[in-house]
Amino acid sequence: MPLKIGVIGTGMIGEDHIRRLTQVLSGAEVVAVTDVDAARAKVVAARIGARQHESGEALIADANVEAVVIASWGRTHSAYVLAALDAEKPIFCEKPLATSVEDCLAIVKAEAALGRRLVQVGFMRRFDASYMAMQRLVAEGRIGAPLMFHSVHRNVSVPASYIPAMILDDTCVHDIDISRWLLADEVAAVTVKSARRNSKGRPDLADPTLVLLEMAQGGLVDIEISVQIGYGYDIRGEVVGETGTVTLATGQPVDLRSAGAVSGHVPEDWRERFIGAYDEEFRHWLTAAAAGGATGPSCWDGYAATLVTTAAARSRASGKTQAIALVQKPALYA
Ligand code: ISE
Repeated sequence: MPLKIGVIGTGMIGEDHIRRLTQVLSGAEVVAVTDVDAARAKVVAARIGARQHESGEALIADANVEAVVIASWGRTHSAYVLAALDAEKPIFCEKPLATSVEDCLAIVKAEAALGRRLVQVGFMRRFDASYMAMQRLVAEGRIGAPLMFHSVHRNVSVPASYIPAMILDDTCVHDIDISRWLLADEVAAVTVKSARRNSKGRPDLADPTLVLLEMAQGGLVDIEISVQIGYGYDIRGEVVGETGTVTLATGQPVDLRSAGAVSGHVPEDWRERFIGAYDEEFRHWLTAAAAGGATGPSCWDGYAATLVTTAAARSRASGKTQAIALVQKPALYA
């Protein structure tokens, strides 16, 4: 029997997840949807033959909903995660887990109290074939101890709903999580600097931004975040080790050489660049959720990333480096 799923949030990424759950992957049925934009949710519900609920809480309480996908605006995630944990339903929560450390810790505490994992967080880069190959080579010691990681995260543009804080807690959060994962380390300190503003973009966005992570074992990570670059969705990465480097593939199949020029395709957005990773992260989630649990990126990972983005915001405001101190890790996440 397919897993009966309710989806909270029918915006850009929520619609894409509904597409993969209903058209790409097997073992899933979307039986309920909701969105703050009720008209949009109504169109989606009619198209897939799902029930429309007035709120996320009502969707979670629906006895016909066996598992929950949270793809609403990041600032609304924590209430829905806590409600679904209370209902003991498996959860896929898009990143960030929550945008405040307090909300993340409340979720970690609630899941730890249950004594079993129910939440997978949407850090999809961990399921990208090239990032997975990078992590495997670093873990195997093929470049010696990792010393630095250079990360570049460029968006074409951002929607009107994108607020300045999201540069760190909605965009850079991916680079922070993948840094922890690739280097198998925690962040000990963070420093944020903003460059001369991109005059082609919105005046309220400190764009581009440079984030420096000092890792607990001594490694350094530099992250460029550009959210109005215009030319394409461009994600780059290179881990520098004692004896070699490993570089992220562009994700594109070919470069064209013709008429004395080299050209290639730059993806339009994250749905295109990470389509394989999104499918794989949902295959992973469906398997665990069908068994009543969760694996993969955890609430602890969500908390650790938000702890860094919150400290990064303090660094941007103060101009000073901010130290990071994690709480004691619950045994559930050992
Ligand atoms: C968006 O929510 C994502 O998760 C994308 O991966 C990221 O590149 C973009 O900046 C975010 O707004």
